[in-house]
Amino acid sequence: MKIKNLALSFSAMALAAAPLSAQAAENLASDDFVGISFWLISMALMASTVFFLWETQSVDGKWKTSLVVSGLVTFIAAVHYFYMRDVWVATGETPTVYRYIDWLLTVPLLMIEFFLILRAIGNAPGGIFWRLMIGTLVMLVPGYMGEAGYMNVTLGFVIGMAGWFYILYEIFAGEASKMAANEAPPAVQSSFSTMRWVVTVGWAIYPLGYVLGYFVYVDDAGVTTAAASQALNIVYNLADVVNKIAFGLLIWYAATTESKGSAQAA
Ligand SMILES: *C/C=C(C)/C=C/C=C(C)/C=C/C1=C(C)CCCC1(C)C
Repeated sequence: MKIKNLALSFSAMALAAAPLSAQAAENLASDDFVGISFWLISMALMASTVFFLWETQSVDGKWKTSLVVSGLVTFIAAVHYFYMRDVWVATGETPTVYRYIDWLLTVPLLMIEFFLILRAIGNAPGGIFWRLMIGTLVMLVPGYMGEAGYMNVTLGFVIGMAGWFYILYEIFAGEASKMAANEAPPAVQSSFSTMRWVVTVGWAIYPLGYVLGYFVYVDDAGVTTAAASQALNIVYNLADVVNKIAFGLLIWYAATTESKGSAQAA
């Protein structure tokens, strides 16, 4: 039964990817390193999805949801990466719309994952979740408006940074930080500190990409250059590897460690 369900989700994934190969207008050039990174990461995201969903079979019940959420994040991102690669290869332009639709779907899923960790620690009030969501929107919407030209590019960046700092405040000094982490099992405690580490260091890679793309590699007239879009996309792609795949693997590691521990105790 389980195998059948997994088989179903994998065929859904194949279906999602199928029309795209027909649609690709150009082939990937051997020196297009940004395009190659889009390609490599789409494959890594697909493989991670299979792995996370498969591994739900071997962890304790309370971790299953976390692994499924990790698998959803990598799945949604994989599909977006196919489209983003096509835009990049065909036009050499930054696929801003796909990028932000992906983030708008996957960052809230990561927030759900953080909230699941908080709930594993103790009785996390729902208000924390909503504040994290508001922070997410304040971070992403102005970022999109800045990149897509609906808002001054600096203003979009500054408001987006404020949204991110609000999220950091919530998990380091706000209610979420006051959850008694030391009462939880060690594996849950380590996921909590992984989560903080990811939101601080892992997420910092994204504004770095924005800075390189819109403030550093601009010509004398203030217009962005080809180097700018290359830097922006490479850095965003790297950030996704860290925050979607590596983060999922850390959760998987905590889940399998703790599931083994409780199996021994039983
Ligand atoms: C899977 C995708 C993830 C985890 C995306 C995260 C995106 C960010 C942390 C974006 C942050 C930004 C700022 C902090 C300032 C404004 C520009 C953004 C949107 C790139």
